[in-house]
Amino acid sequence: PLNFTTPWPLPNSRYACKRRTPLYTPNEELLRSLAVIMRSRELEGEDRSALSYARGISVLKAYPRRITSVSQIHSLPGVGPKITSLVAQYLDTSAIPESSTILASARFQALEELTKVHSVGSTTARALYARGVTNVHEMREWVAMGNGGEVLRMALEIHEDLMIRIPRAEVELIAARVQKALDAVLPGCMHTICGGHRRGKPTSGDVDIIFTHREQGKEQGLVEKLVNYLSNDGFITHIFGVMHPGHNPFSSSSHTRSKVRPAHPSSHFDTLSKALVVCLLPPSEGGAGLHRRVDLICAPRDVYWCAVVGWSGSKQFERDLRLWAKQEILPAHGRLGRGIKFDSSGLTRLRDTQPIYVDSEKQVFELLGLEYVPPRLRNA
Ligand code: TTP
Ligand code: MN
Ligand code: MN
Ligand code: MN
Repeated sequence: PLNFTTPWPLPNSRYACKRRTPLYTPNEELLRSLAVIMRSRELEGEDRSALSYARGISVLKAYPRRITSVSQIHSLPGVGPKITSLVAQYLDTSAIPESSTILASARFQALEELTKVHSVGSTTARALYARGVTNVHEMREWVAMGNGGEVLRMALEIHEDLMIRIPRAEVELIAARVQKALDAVLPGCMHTICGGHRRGKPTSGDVDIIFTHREQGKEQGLVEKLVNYLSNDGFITHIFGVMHPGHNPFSSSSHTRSKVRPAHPSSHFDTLSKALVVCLLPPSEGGAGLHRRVDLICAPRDVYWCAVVGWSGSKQFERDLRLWAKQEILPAHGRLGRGIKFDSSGLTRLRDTQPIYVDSEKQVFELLGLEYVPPRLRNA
């Protein structure tokens, strides 16, 4: 637990990557209330409004003391009049009326329940709701009538398991099992567990494993080999998707530039090869005997640390890393500089699209002109 009496800088940057955001904050209840409104905007497809809430909430997460007056926050970056007035309501009444209304609404409850099913995004959920599908039970009936695809059918089959969060110890056992498989299919590989686990969360919704081989290029075809191996030995029970979403400028034999727009952007926010799978670790091996979602992401050695940074999150931290790189990294890269493109598939100088190689996580921050932020302070 964090000691809130230690001095902590006020969140004075509009970029999450320039703030320090611990997992637990002194304003949890207020932030949960605000997050309900943000979630509702996401579910309704009001993306701009949702992003604006995400930004404001993220700044307040980095606020180091209990908020007792709006004078503490009204001039913080990203905190506009809307959020300020909601915080004022909260301070006056210990609640935010709009949040309570949303939480009580049948539509919000339905869209929340429907989007908890893997592969069901807010657009799908709204379309289902319009057809009278308001809960998972009705979704099953809808699928039984021949609707939906293979991924949805699989997701519903193991939905109850996937709703249960994964404790840290099991996350680590799952990663160890994957490393053992890597050692068997291609000696010389290493991995990092990323996502919420790396940010210190006590439980995770899935396991995000980034891996590479110590020799650049050797990682080619590795996703298939790994998935085949783990499927044959029964550890992988379901495969939601295996993708190679495109050209990687760092990879030695890359000639398959893909112009196809990703169908599921949340899993394709980079060009790395990956498999979205479901695994099961039996109790005899220390697991819970539950189906667990695992993301297996393969990065070439030269972009491994970019991939680790890009998959460690939080989502807002990643958003602002990309924005910061694009908008603020100008002078250091010359008169014609247009910044750097950062994502988990690498760093690219935009002026001449030259890739920039890195050899450590600290170097990613250094190249972006940022002070290093340890993963546990990236809970923006
Ligand atoms: P997730 O596994 O979706 O999220 P998470 O690990 O933070 O939380 P959970 O316990 O629920 O699994 O994504 C892994 C990381 O990938 C996330 O921390 C940040 C990055 N990411 C983005 O940058 N953009 C996105 O849209 C998503 C979905 C993830
Ligand atoms: Mn979903
Ligand atoms: Mn995750
Ligand atoms: Mn994931």
